[in-house]
Amino acid sequence: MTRGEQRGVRMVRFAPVSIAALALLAAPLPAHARDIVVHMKNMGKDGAMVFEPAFIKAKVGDRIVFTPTDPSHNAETLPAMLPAGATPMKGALNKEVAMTVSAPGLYGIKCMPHYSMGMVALVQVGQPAAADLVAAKAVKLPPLAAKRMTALLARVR
Ligand SMILES: [Cu+2]
Repeated sequence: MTRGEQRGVRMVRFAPVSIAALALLAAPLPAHARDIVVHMKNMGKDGAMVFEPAFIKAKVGDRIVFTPTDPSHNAETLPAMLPAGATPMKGALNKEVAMTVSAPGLYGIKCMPHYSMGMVALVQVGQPAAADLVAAKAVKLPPLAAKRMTALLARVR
């Protein structure tokens, strides 16, 4: 925000909506990128073999940490659902793996052993372009993975 924009907000400070807007603008910005922990579980609130949370909204620079809460899982990026310029990630079975997101867009994640059982996650970084969302929705996945991914893509805002 420029000084000119700040002054503009202050000039209309008596309007209730602008006071709310000013409060939002005054909220402290995070000083550091965040670590976001995603559990890999045999059973979660969305059923069997899940990433929890399965929809992750992150900012460039955040670190997504996939942790093997239950055994026999891994996390890896879906090559067909990876933003341009992003580095593919492949975690080993039963090992924690961290992915620092360096490019905005949509990152599809799968657990290799349970991909056909629908064990997928979606990481939204920043604001994806409308075309990126269309492209992600067109990616072909196994039926159960497609069902969950469709629900995850519907959460992109
Ligand atoms: Cu798994």
